[in-house]
Amino acid sequence: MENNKNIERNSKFLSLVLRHEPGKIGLVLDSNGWASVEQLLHQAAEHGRSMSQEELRHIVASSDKQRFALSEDGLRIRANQGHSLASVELDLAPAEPPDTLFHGTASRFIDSIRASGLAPGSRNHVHLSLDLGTASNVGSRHGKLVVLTVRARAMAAQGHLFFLSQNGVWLTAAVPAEFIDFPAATQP
Ligand code: HQG
Repeated sequence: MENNKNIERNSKFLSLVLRHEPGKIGLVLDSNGWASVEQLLHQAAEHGRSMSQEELRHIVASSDKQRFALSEDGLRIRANQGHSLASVELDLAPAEPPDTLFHGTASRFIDSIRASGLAPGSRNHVHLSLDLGTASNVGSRHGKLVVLTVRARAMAAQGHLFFLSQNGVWLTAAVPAEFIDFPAATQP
């Protein structure tokens, strides 16, 4: 149990430094978001977050959403998505999305989303899911759940680019309101 807590704490710490604030521990990410595993472990230890190679590999392998990826040679690591760093470009090839994708959000955001569409907020992309369950979990984090349906194929046909992250999250720069289907009753 204590061990699981530790793993969760370290996983959150990895999300923080690999997506948002590498500078917090003096870590440098390359332009595609990769960090040297050796440097990461060294810098983490320097900042009171000692982790073994084995623990790191366990976190990567067991992350429920497969948040992290190791390079083929195992020497580098990056977060698969969720970045807020403008300097990180994931080098994903644009992909043809399915007809519809889902976005879970909270009821209090709906008026604003109706007015201006889905914006990436502090992240580099709007995150969309292939399945309702995932979208529901994502939205529930923010408050009273509302699941929006995005007409992704129609958006792509109008020239909007979509990217599929290595862990199955669909990413796009923004979603104009005209491509969003809102559920009939969405009270704040
Ligand atoms: C909302 C987690 C007002 C948007 C998840 C969302 C995901 C607007 C919130 C990943 C808006 C941003 C990302 C507008 C969008 N007006 N509100 N125009 N446009 N919003 O956390 O998609 O566990 O940055 O609906 O699983 O919730 O961290 O994005 O509610 O994949 O690995 O602004 O984070 O992954 O919230 O979640 P977030 P998200 P991890």
